[in-house]
Amino acid sequence: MSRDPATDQLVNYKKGIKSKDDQGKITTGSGNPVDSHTASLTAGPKGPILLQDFTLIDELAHFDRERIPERVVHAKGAGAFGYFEVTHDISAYCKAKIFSEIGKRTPLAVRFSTVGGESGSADTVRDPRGFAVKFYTEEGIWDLVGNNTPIFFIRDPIFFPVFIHTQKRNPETHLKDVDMFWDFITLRPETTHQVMFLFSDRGIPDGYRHMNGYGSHTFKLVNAKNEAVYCKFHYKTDQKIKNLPAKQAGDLSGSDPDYSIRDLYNAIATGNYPSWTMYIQVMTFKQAENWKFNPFDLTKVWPHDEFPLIPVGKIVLNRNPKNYFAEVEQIAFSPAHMVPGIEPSPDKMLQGRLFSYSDTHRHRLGPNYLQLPVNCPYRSKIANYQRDGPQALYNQDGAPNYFPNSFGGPTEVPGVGLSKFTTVGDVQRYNTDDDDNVSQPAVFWKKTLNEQERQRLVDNIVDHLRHAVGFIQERAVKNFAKVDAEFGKRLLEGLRKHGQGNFQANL
Ligand code: HDE
Repeated sequence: MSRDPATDQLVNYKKGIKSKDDQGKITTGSGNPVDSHTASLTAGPKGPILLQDFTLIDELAHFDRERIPERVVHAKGAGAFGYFEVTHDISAYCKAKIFSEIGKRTPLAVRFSTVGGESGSADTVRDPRGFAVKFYTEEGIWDLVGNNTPIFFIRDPIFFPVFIHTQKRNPETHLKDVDMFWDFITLRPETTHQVMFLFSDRGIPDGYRHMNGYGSHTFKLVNAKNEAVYCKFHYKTDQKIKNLPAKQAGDLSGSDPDYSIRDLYNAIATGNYPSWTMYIQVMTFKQAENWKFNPFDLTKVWPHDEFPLIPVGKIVLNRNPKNYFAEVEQIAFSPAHMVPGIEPSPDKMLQGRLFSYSDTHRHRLGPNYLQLPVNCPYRSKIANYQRDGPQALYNQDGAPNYFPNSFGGPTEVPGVGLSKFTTVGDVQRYNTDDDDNVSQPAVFWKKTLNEQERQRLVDNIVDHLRHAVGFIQERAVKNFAKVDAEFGKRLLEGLRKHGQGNFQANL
């Protein structure tokens, strides 16, 4: 019987053991040899157990603490390691050393994920996919924590927690709730663009190798002369886009819920290394001032004909994790991890994320999460005045723990601060609900999708929306009809085929 490398992991592990001594001997966590791992220490053959059985207590106590909180979103995922190689010179835009010369390689880690499901949920669901990249540069970590979509559902971070609640479980039934899902989406029409992407074919990628990645937000690039431009990052799959038909994806959710993890592991284990080509789009500050949309609105794309893709380099994945928990469950990305030359734009969503990720890591992994090997910026030297806390593995020996000091502690690095920028405006809460929510979705409907794809989009929405309560269906149809009357009409027809849509939409 032929088995794949993922199935054969233990068989291959055994092959790697050279001698019996190589196997080692069982010890307690404190390294003391263990005589038996098959019987606890009891007074007589029928028990009870002695408190002095440290082997047992050590075992149980450690087991009791095996789980850390799963990620509140993106809990199910797969990781891999590899490198980024520069193929084109973008130093005119960006001084980051990672881009300093053609041919330069920087080690990286990637974690792919689904968003809404728990860590044991199926891989082949309709959901955006996370595509987070950690670059271990000589200037410290740069994390580009993106998705497989260039846009997002909302444009103000204040909605994120409640929006996620609607995508997860109902607080009473602990079930996914179709009313919650469509209620929020239809009350906030800025979700329309991303919802159309989600219910299109690209809503269920075939594994993680056949999808693109996007930094999604607008970032700022700064060159050696401290001149800044706005920028978006794209990584296009070299494996070609491939999506799963909805029916096949549904079947796989039952027969192989870990489909995407398995696919990635096996591809890498057999030397079939997946790669992506990185591009940037660039917008000058002047263009940004005059552009017809807000360039910092995450529900919008920058059209490629106005802002062409500029090639930068390749992402290649060539190593599987040796241990999933250590290297994937504990990997911690943060959009706030940036290197000189890459800076945030005013994008409100990005600004919210600059806070949220490191905050969740301190909760999930502890305040010293950056000392874990997979997160550690091992290609630059850490030197600062942070000390102690749980699991302080690297506590900087006897170096002074205060600043300024007269005893040789690390000093400031002039010139690496953010590029100068001006900001004006009255401080208030600006509701963005009536920004243009339909122009780009209309282009998606009319120009991006072909006729078959349009019909599948309609069918996929109908198949989900038909379970929602009538008044929410009505609101959804009316919203989609604002994108294109034909779209609304077809949705209504689709709902009616299922005995739903008993309302007058006046389309
Ligand atoms: Fe995330 N997101 N997110 N997100 N996100 C998390 O961080 C959050 C957003 C993305 O493989 C969490 O470590 C807020 C956009 C990926 O480990 C959390 C907002 C995009 C991953 C969090 C967003 C993403 C996360 C949960 C709105 C694409 C998985 C666990 C302001 C551009 C990373 C964690 C991995 C994970 C917060 C919106 C991508 C809670 C507040 C937009 C790929 O911190």
